Amino acid sequence: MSVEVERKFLFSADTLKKLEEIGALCIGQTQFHDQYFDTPEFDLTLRDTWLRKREGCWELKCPTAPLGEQCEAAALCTRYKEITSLADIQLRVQEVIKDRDTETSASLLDERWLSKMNLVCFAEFTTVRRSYRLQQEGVKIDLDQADFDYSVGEVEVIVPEGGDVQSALERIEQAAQKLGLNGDKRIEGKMDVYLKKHHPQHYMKLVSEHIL
Ligand code: V4E
Repeated sequence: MSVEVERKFLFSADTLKKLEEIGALCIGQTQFHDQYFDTPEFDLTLRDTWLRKREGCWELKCPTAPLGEQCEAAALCTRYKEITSLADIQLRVQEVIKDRDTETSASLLDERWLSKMNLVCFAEFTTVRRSYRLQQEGVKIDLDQADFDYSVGEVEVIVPEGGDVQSALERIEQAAQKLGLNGDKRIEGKMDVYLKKHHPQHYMKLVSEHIL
């Protein structure tokens, strides 16, 4: 298990120039298809828990414990625990929706576990991602273009279990300053834009619950 700390930003042609100026190393371009799953009642996402299949690999993003007092810059960052072991994902999903009747058998290796837990795909899209590494340790920058005409960048640090989240926040803040990111508003992620279009009521609910 690791913690993903990230800050989103809107980018332009100037961002590419800036990346070059600050010596960011382009580490390549990838394309991936994401499918997000939840119950029809959205039990997972209403608990800020995001179940995703990306190019055949499962991943669950869950909230982390609050850090306590945070500086303004850190408030622009999100932090999520990332679980990638399918067995651990299934356990966590079951915990989150345990108040529902989701009796499952021990063998959940094929995709029958989805229907047993009443999980359906509620969002799917393809992203083209250009990735860069900064000199600061562990700082990665992704520039994403989703297939529904939305682009967003993110500065990201992955912190291994028990690692220093505070240091990750500081490195993200330094990177943001180098990139000249001086906005103080939350930037919409791909999911915000997708849900607004395809599940507007659920989107409004997530906003009203301060999940998005
Ligand atoms: C919507 C959401 C999650 C799903 C994944 O979102 P995101 O990290 O934006 O996707 P992506 O493709 O960049 O994933 P990566 O390749 O980095 O793993 S996980 C948490 N949320 C909620 C959320 C939020 N509340 N605020 C912001 C700014 N982003 C996401």
